[in-house]
Amino acid sequence: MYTAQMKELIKKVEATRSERLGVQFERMTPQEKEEVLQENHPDYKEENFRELRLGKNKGDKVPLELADLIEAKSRLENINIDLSKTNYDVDVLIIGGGGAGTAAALEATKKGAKVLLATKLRFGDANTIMAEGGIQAADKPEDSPAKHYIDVMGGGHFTNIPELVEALVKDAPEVIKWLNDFGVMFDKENDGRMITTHGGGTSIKRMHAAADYTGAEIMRVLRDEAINRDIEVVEFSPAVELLLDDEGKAAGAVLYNLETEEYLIAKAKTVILATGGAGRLHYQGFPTSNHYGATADGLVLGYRAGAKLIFADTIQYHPTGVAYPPQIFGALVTEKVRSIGATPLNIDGEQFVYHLETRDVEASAIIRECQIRKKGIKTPSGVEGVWLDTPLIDMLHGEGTLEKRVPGMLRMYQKFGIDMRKEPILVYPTLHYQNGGILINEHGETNVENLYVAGETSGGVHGNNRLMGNSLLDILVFGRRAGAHAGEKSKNI
Ligand code: MEZ
Repeated sequence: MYTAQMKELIKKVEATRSERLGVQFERMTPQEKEEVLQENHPDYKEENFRELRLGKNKGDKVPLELADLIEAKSRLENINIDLSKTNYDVDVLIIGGGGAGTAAALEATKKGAKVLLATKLRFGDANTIMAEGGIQAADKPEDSPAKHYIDVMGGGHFTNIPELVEALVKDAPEVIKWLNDFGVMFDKENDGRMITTHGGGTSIKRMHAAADYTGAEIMRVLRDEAINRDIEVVEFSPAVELLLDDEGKAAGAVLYNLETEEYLIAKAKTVILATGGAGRLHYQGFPTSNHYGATADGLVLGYRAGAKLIFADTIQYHPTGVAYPPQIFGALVTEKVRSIGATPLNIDGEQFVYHLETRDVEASAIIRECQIRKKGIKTPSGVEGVWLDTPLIDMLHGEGTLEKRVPGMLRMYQKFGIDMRKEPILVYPTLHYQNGGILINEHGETNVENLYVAGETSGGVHGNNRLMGNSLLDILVFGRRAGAHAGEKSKNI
């Protein structure tokens, strides 16, 4: 499948492998890291961001593409709709049918609340199912929530809101147990203990995974659970605008049913926004690992209702998106492959960054290697990338490791005639995650009364850089918290 030129380059990588295997790789110095962050972090290009001119929170800085959406005319101004009619009247309206929304629905119903879950696409079509590598939780004797806390704060350069991080790490072991009890098929040793691995920026092996389809596996069980509990779901019905009462409190939403082309009025005592991220806006022209529905809906709805944003100008570029072949350009190459040993290499076969740095440093180093140091590899489709030395995994851990631990990745490449066990793959950063979003407190509440946010639409937990595996954790911790709180609060409204 590879061209002759690429075969030559692969030979070069192979020639340096035995040398590299024997070397204790040095991490980048703090000075080098600083240089990388300042010079070449994709977020740092000022011209790609704008301060918002409208709304209660004008002045917030966001990517241009998001600013355009937020400042676009409200959909309600363009349609003739009777807002006094009622199609649904519930205690808790949840907008978004991914992991955060479903976790919220499960907890809200436990409180006795009447719930409606409105999804833009099918129930379960969400970034949750795109999360492959794992979920973090300090549940081993050698680990602790305190150690997890320090890693998260460090990864976020101490810009995270401490109370939110505390909630995240404290609930984490309980969340893993909750999932395990529901039947998530986590990777386990023969004696039943969960297998955990390292991730970028984590000091201890605390990433729990279900092969390389962790998010899809989690979504499978949560969705089944919601269906079994008869939670009401309306599919293909994105929210067009939030409804506020006379005092400016959240009171429901207008939904647009894509199948019947009807506007539906959903009245609610409390509303939870759980619409996920914004990758499909392709900020700065980047490809994305996100699903098709990730178009910043919740950020726009929330902002227009007066919700405060935080760090909405910080976006995470996953260091390893597919650079080649073009048919899967930008798709995720899960961090799990680096967790178990794959290392990024330049055209000379040199390792230019420690393979388990935090994502901002790792992605910046790859961009620097290609754009500044001119040591990237030009693919036949014209884009640049660096090698990710995947055959090293089987060399380090034994034949069959790739097959067992990342079967999805292996198949994805095999389809294009590329065998990750025998040849390295070409990668380049891909737009992956909205680090910030709507500011929440530890219950998922926003500054707009009765409006909650959970998951990637929220902001504050990760500061300006999220650690790997903390997204699946975040959606479940704060989905559960928001659902429980909103369910309880609805009793008194
Ligand atoms: O947390 C993530 O974004 C994650 C684990 C992604 C991945 O590399 O699989």
